[in-house]
Amino acid sequence: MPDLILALDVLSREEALRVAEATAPHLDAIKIGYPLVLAAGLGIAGSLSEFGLPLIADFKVADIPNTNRLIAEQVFAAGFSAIICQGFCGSDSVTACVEAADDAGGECYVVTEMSHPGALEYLSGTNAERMARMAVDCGAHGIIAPATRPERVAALRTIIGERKILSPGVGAQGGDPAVIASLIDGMIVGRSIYTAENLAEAARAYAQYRR
Ligand code: OMP
Repeated sequence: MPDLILALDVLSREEALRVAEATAPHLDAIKIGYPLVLAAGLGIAGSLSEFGLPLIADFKVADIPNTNRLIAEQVFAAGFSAIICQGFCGSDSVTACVEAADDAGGECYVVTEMSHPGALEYLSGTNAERMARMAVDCGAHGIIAPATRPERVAALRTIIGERKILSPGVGAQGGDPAVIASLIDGMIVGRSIYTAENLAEAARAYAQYRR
């Protein structure tokens, strides 16, 4: 059964801390990215670290190797324990993030197939499978794969073996936690928790799927 990872895509420090405080006992990790960091600054990572949960930096890093490495070093220096990068820039760009993660004792996850409908235009099928194979070859700690398409997660699992699959798309995007839970290592859930009236209750509702 997977970890429960909160996608904390709220737009202020106060809201982030309010949601984190209410839900932290029911979570295994918190993922933040551009929405919160652009609104509240990178220092939000330090504030959130007080909840004692691993912090995942979702910047979907997608640049040349040197720039990827510079970004990843900033991420780990800010206190994150994992970074998400895109696979489509190629193995040298992914390797730069993996090496920065290894140097910091952190983890790197590579986006293969995305969860939204538009992913089917480019980020799916054979391309996703090639990126999953490349993620393994680069020594990445795992991949991101879509809870909205469990059959694709199962296909990508045959390629990456025991490496981790973190899977977004449950709840607001239509993915069913009961279907995806046994296929993955981390369930990424955003809106269906952080927009709930009762935050703790919404997070606790996923307890039955947690490891
Ligand atoms: P909700 O749709 O609100 O549950 O949030 C999903 C979270 O996962 C957001 O932070 C997305 O940016 C992220 N995400 C996807 O939804 N789809 C993907 O294919 C990849 C990600 C991601 O890398 O986390």
